[in-house]
Amino acid sequence: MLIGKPSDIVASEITPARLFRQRRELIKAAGLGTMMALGGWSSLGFAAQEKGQGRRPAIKSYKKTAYGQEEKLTSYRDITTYNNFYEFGTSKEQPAENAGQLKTSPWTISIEGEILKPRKLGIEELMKLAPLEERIYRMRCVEGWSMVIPWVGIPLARLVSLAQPTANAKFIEFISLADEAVMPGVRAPILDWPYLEALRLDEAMHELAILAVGLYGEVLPAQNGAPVRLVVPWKYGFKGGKSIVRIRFVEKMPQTTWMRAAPREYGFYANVNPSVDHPRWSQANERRIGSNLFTKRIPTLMFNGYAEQVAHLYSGMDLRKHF
Ligand SMILES: Nc1nc2c(c(=O)[nH]1)N[C@H]1C(S)=C(S)[C@@H](COP(=O)(O)O)O[C@H]1N2
Ligand SMILES: [Mo]
Repeated sequence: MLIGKPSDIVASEITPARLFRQRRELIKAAGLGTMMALGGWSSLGFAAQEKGQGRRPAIKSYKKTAYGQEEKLTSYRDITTYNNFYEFGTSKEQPAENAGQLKTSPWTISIEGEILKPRKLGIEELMKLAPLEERIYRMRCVEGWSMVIPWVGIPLARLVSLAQPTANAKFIEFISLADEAVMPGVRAPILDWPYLEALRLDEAMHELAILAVGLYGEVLPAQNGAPVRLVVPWKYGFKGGKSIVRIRFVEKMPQTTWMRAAPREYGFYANVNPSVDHPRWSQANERRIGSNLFTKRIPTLMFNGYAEQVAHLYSGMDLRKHF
């Protein structure tokens, strides 16, 4: 089993050693001698892998939260092998196959635009802006499938308040890396690169919006947007830009990548809404990834089930018009 390439493991991440000790203790507790140790190792390793542990370095400390505790988690395997990340190819498998090339350390994010405190932020600094939290969120792709993902991250509001937006700042852009050298999709005219997504300032300040740096207690795999990506659980998945290098505060509503690609199909808000269909398909229900052919699709909920928390952000707006 792969715990992570030695180059992936930084000094602060003690998991391999901890796992080693745990296994040794277990082997001892089971009263197994050295001859059995090898078998003990591999079966424990298998169990760990089934749980989705041990592929990326563990995040040393983060606090659990009440978000989504009632949900059944999508498997680590499904979360990390069924992806949308067009920079690495347009099929669901390609990101996992191709994103290994992405070098996520060192990594800096430029915080800029209509703010009093523009700066460049290293990924390690970002992870220290606020205590890391685990948030289990339902995620709904505009294509009609969904997952439940245990993210680890910080509230986006924390970064926004540190940046000190000026009175002109009304929207925030999140710009992803576009590196032709490692991203085969960027060499092709699939989308207008770099991938750009954006939120209204008050949406970005909402407590549910986070910058995720991990999942299942581990550092994010590249295919899920390492080292940092946006997660906005009441919106369709495409709002959650991956591998972010630039966060820019602006006055005018940005033209996001998907608005530019197909303005009739993808609007700025992209709130999950079962009563506003995509022009080419219904949004009334969804397929939960991990279910099988015999499992029924499940009804899609308004704002992906987060209406109680976020509906007030859109009061008085015609959500058919502002889709
Ligand atoms: N940079 C970038 N971010 C992106 C995408 C992309 O193609 N490029 N795809 C989006 C879409 S459509 C979805 S559904 C989610 C998928 O996130 P996941 O693969 O971690 O589940 O990422 C979003 N973020
Ligand atoms: Mo999506």
